[in-house]
Amino acid sequence: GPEAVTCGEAMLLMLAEPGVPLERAVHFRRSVAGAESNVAAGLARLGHQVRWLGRLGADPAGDAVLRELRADGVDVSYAGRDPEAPTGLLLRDSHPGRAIDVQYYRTGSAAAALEPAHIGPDALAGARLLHLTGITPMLSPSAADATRSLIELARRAGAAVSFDPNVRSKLGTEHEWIRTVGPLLREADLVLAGEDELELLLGGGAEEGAKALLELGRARAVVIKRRDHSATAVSRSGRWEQRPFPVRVADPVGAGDAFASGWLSAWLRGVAPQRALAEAACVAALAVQAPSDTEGLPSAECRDRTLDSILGGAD
Ligand code: KDG
Repeated sequence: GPEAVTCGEAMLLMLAEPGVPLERAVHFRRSVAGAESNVAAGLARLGHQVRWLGRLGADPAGDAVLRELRADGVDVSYAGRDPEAPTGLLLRDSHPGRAIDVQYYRTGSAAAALEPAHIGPDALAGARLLHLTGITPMLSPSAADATRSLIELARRAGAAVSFDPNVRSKLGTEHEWIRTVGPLLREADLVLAGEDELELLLGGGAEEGAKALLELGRARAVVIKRRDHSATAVSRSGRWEQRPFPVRVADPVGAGDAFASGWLSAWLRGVAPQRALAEAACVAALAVQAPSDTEGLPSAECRDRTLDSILGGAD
């Protein structure tokens, strides 16, 4: 079985040629989007056995998504197909210097129709980690139920739950995010969140929020991703900081997922906290230098070579 499992909506991504606004773009690059499938792809590239769970339409877009995930080495044997509902589509442009225009065509998608009955009882068998984000529970009430039953399954399988809120304002109001995703954040063993997300979902400052999560007793580590792209990890045994690696950004979308895959890979391998943050920052820095969410995700060898050159061979 897989070491790690993720669950969420994977969409066909149509990415406009660099720098051209969406309404002007003529050439599009076809790829795959979806925070959780991005993390699965990131972990697979880093050499982990990882399964992606989710629902796709029984359509060519769904075939394309599956083919790409499979090519990345992600186990898609538990992915479901819905003959009634389409695969979601994400249309976006990309320019490092200004806001990216993201257009979702995902209402009524196969992924939004996810429900607890779609998740096989053995979907997490043998896994040490289940990675979820706040996007899935915001897709529909049945997808929120499925998210909660996955957490139950993880508890029974003895797998840790990692959670990234991934707040997307197009998927709901602030109130809806707080109501639906706030409680799930409190169920996580490992938290990776933006400081603005911790502020929104827990109220108060991000540091206070992280501290509150640790004090609840469930969370073992909280990683705060800062607005300045630095990161702070806190646990009951300490506090660690990491600066971002200076790189020329081609496409920032997917940075958070790349960071998560880098950090979770380190967690799975039992890497010490400071090195884990450095690996996460390194994977994110490599990912944002390439177009699309996933193309720049590195192998473990590339990550280590890059880290060695930046850190001068020292940890
Ligand atoms: O994390 C990158 C995601 O935003 C992108 O791949 C699409 O999952 C996605 C979403 O719902 O925004």
